[in-house]
Amino acid sequence: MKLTYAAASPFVRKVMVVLEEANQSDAVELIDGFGSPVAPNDNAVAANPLGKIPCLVLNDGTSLYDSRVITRYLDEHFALSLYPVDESRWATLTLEAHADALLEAAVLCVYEHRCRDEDDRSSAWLEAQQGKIERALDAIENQWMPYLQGDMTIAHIGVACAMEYLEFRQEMGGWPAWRETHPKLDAWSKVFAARPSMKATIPTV
Ligand SMILES: N[C@@H](CCC(=O)N[C@@H](CS)C(=O)NCC(=O)O)C(=O)O
Repeated sequence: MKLTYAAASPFVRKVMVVLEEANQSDAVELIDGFGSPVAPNDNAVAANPLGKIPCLVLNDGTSLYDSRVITRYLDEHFALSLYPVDESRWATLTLEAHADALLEAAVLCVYEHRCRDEDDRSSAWLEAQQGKIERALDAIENQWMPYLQGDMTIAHIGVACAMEYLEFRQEMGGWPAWRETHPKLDAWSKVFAARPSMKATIPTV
């Protein structure tokens, strides 16, 4: 299997964490996929016409995307049980989507800085994305901590990758620091970040 990859991508990181949790990081060959919406990467476009990473290319040439499809495939393939089958699955899928949407808002802020000249940036649009990030963080702090104290699911991995991405790209993205204002999430995130799967996948520029 091949995986389109960039070391800074939080969506790629979710996939890498799942592979690490399965002790299967050697099962995929990493293919450079670094690009942006205005400078698409050829490998990324060849694997996924939308040019987004990650994309998992199976040995028969089938492309699986996006990250939520890939993590679900890997969970089944390596029998990880990161997706509950009881009623709690709806909470799991909702928090997984919540963390991804937070990340999408953050990645859009980063692209606004990376892809546009300063004069072309929209402060109203950046503020709107930052508002999404703030509200998503507040909801995790106020509603989701009991869930996060439970057994690890794909939602825990999504939230943990999102939290560390906010820290990693805070300067470029321009959002406020989140730890002091979200102390329960801060404490949880520090514990989760100590997992070997998280340590093995720390983002780099
Ligand atoms: N919903 C997608 C989002 C993936 C995504 O936005 N990846 C970024 C890198 S972090 C990307 O490929 N950007 C290039 C582009 O948008 O053209 C997923 O979960 O995989």
